[in-house]
Amino acid sequence: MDKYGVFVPRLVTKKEIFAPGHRACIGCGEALAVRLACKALGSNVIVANATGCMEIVSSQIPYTSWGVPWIHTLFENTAAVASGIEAGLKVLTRKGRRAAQDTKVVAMAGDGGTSDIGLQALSGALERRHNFLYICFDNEAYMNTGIQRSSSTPYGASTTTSPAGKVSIGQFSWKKNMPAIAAAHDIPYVATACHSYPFDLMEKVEKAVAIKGPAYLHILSVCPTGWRCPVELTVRIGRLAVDTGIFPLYEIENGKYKLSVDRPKLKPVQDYLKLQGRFRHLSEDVINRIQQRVTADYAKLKKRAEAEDTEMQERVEKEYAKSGEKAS
Ligand SMILES: Cc1ncc(C[n+]2csc(CCOP(=O)(O)OP(=O)(O)O)c2C)c(N)n1
Ligand code: SF4
Ligand SMILES: [Mg+2]
Repeated sequence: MDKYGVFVPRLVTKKEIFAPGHRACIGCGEALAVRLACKALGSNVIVANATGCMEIVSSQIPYTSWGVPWIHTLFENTAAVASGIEAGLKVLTRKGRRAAQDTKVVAMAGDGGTSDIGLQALSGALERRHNFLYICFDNEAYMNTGIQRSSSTPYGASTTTSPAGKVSIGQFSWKKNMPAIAAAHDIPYVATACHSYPFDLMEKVEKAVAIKGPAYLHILSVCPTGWRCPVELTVRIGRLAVDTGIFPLYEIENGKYKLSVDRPKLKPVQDYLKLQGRFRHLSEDVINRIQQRVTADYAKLKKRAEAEDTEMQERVEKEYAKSGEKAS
């Protein structure tokens, strides 16, 4: 990612697998994230897509935005459908009824479809080691049905089912750590991404889909409608999520943590929160609580990444020592 200082259209294919003309709201970060992911996936892919905003806006009969084979799934069975497709392709190839080719299988779902309703099927598919990529497009609530809270909604956010008021600060629980849950299955690749870092997102999709075995990608997707923010701030808010440490970008490759973006100094969480109506009601006390939590979580993540780096470095040094060479 470091090699790209600017977004240069020539570095990315102009081909749109997720075509324009869909009905996403203006400034929708989720639609942008799907578009970028599709550019990285290419044409030889089958997509299983859970109910949610991206399914609804892209597939209203007789129209479709999908330039690849695409199947609409339920919330609860997206990963199971993807597993079936992957297993089916394998069997057809084995029986000689289909030429061997590297068709990728990708499951896509929102945070509701992933961290709540589809979690059981996802866990099963990861545990069975299907060769597929699961992408969660996390806009931090059940947006399509009117901004209801999910387990991925951040602490303090006001939604229609966690409304802020005299007796409530809004969402009362902390955001569920889905990447950690996926990583607990000991799968080869887990990563986080955001549409505001487009090259990082596309590189991670390419890497994840090329890996043999299950891969999980968690993409923060700004939703101006549900987050109650100006539509022109989608990209800026995504960047601030990373710059404040609220949504760090990292990879867990074969158990090794690596930060993709590591700012020497994080911005205060207030810079991120103040741009969004869903956090407008938060008192200084609550903001301080969020700041403390973010600072602690980020330090923990950084420590993990550094520890793994050192461990790996030591392993490399040992290998070189054995062969009589010197590690650079
Ligand atoms: C089992 C089930 N419960 C509820 C619904 C209604 N429903 C359709 S879309 C949606 C919201 C989806 O939320 P999420 O997965 O986060 O995707 P988003 O719309 O936010 O992109 C809901 C609740 C449904 N289709 N199936
Ligand atoms: S509600 Fe949010 S995620 Fe859904 S289409 Fe609108 S902006 Fe996108
Ligand atoms: Mg959602």
